[in-house]
Amino acid sequence: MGNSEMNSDSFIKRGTLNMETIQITRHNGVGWLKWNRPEKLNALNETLLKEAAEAMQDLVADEDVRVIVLVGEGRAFSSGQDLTIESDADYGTYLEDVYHPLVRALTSCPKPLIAGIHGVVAGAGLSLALAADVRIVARSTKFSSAFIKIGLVADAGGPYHLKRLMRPDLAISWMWSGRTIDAEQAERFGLVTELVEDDVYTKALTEYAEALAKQSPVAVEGMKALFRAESFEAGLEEEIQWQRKCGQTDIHRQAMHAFLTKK
Ligand code: T3D
Repeated sequence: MGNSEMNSDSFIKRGTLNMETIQITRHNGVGWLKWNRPEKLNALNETLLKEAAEAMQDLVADEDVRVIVLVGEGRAFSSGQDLTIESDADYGTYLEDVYHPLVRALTSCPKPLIAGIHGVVAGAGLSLALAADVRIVARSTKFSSAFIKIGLVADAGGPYHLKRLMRPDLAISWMWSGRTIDAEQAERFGLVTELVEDDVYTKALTEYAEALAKQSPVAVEGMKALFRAESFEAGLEEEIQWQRKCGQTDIHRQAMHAFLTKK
């Protein structure tokens, strides 16, 4: 494990840590989790999936990290499952033991989770990106529903998120086809939060994440929790708790004071 600008206990508080297959950077309230196998277009192998699950735990626990961003090094977000996996492996067990801890960590993340997507996003890489709250996408990105092409069902939580984000008939039809679509089509499908030109993609992504990190962390986290309330009544119950907490924050009190004193 190599590292740079490293300074602390489990991972680091600031700066960049390079693990074998991922890179974690903390800067201006944003925790960047970068897949780092550019020579394989960030194909997902066991080491990467395990390191990423561990990194997610650490970033969620770190009070200085207010927003988490998933990105890929090199020319792709991710080309999906590393296809050099042994073909006699039990895929069910592999999913359960290797994918699901990360998929759960992403989907249950209480902090805002952003996927910054460029180049190619395929198969299980797409499933991971769909677990994010928002997707900032470079215009030249290709979205591949590759699973069916190799005779597999869509997995890693993908079908659950697709059904939530787009019309279920369009989603299953796309998954059955194995088609690769461009970013404009993905936007029409509802998979893109912001579509940005390639030359401003990194800047736009950084600005989006850092602006979000400056908002009240209690309000941001509460908003995410309320959008996930399991029912209308549960949402009403939860908003009582969250608004009580928000009302007690300095950021809220200062904003009220500024309004009332016309500062
Ligand atoms: O256990 C489970 O159940 C989980 C299952 C999950 C299933 C899935 O994720 S299905 C999706 C699997 N992914 C794919 O089918 C995509 C495979 N890759 C491609 O079709 C192409 O690489 C791309 C269209 C994405 C890009 O093409 P291109 O021409 O721009 O690049 P390339 O030359 O094909 O790839 C560059 C290198 O990355 C190359 O390695 P090399 O020859 O230079 O040593 C290529 O083999 C490698 N690579 C790309 N994708 C993968 C990969 N290596 C392993 N696994 C990959 N998925």
